[in-house]
Amino acid sequence: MRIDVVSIFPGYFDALELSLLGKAKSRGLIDLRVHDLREAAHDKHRTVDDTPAGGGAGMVMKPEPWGEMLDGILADEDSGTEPLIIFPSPAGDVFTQRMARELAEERHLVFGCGRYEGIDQRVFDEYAERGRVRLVSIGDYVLNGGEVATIAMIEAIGRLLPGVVGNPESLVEESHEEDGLLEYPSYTKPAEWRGREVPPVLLSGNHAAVERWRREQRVERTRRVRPELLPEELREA
Ligand code: 6GU
Repeated sequence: MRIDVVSIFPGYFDALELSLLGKAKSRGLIDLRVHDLREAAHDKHRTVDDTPAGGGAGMVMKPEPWGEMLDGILADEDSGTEPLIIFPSPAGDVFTQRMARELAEERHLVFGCGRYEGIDQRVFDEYAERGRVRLVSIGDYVLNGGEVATIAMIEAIGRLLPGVVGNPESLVEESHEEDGLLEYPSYTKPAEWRGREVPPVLLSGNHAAVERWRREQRVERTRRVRPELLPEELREA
């Protein structure tokens, strides 16, 4: 998958060199290209923002650097398919595991990270008219810009790409996958730590009993923490 990121803080994305995603990058599974928006700002101070039309607090990102940068990325399209442009925004559709799975099917994603009070609306309108654009939020809280949200999305999408996670089975048995239940609690050795024991059933060698216990734990935890995620047939009491 090719991923282009546009940001005024390209350094944020150094974090993607670490761990699994970094390995996926060096193995060529993810072709990540980070672009500094200021390189498309040509005045002496490389200005990317200006005061809001109509007045009010804060600053708005100017359309011209965005236009130049996104035109350049679209012109450089070598994947043979039309990219999907994602603008992280608290006003967007909420990012979920389902959306991560959908986006993992794309050949080319472009993330446009806004800062300040947002990007001039005409940028969204321009690229929505020319292609596919989505506004995506990572939850109901406010960040200062799209960078951290983009890193979260790239990690969630990247780990679903074939070959990125070593054991594909580990992708199935986790929260929000399979049946939408949260994960069961995990334990390892020693069997007792600071007086706390590993639940005996996990040491019983009885596979069916272990499976049953884990399922119960998942249902119980979901009921307690995220009741809205419980499938219809598991609701009540
Ligand atoms: Cl995608 N951007 C910003 N700035 N804040 C957010 C967000 C995105 N998702 C939740 N809060």
